[in-house]
Amino acid sequence: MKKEIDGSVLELKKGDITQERTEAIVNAANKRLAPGGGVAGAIHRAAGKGLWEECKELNGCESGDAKITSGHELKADHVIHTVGPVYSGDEEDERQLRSSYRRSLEVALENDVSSVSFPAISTGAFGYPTEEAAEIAIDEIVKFLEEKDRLELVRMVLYSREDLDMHKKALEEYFR
Ligand code: AR6
Repeated sequence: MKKEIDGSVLELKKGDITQERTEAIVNAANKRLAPGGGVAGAIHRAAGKGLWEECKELNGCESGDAKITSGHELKADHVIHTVGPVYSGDEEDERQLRSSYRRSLEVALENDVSSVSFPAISTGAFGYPTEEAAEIAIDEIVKFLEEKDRLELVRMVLYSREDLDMHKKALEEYFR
């Protein structure tokens, strides 16, 4: 599913983000930026050990913030590492999740990256309910694309059909 937003494209697809050829892919990282499991583990395995060597030099990352590295052996030139919230049911969760998406997009622009792929941040090990997280992700990405015009493509790469469907629903509802 593709949607044009003020000259940019937002695309939702099912897939494995490690195979994406956008200029950057976003990693759902932990505060140490260490390999871990889930999408982070898959990204570090596909990128090779040079990615962890580079991450070690960054002094970690706060929740809601984002840092960029090279893509090493990935098809993407860069990895933007963001740390989403660990879901607690508190109001702070939403603020931090919004910040993770926004900071990742800002870091892309600061580095002249014009195409970026996101996984569904915080919806795995960090426990954020996917339906709620999907509404927040779509809302932040669409608002960013409406405000800034230098990003050509933002793609959300969802790991399951159910996750893709929840994101499609959120995008349809945003424009209803
Ligand atoms: N491509 C796309 N999406 C994927 C892939 C993949 N290859 N693999 C998993 N997902 P998670 P979090 C989906 O747990 O909740 C790690 O250990 C997955 O189905 O990777 O932010 C880190 O080191 C889910 O929808 O990230 C942190 O400690 C989404 O990616 C912690 O987990 C996010 O799941 C971060 O937890």
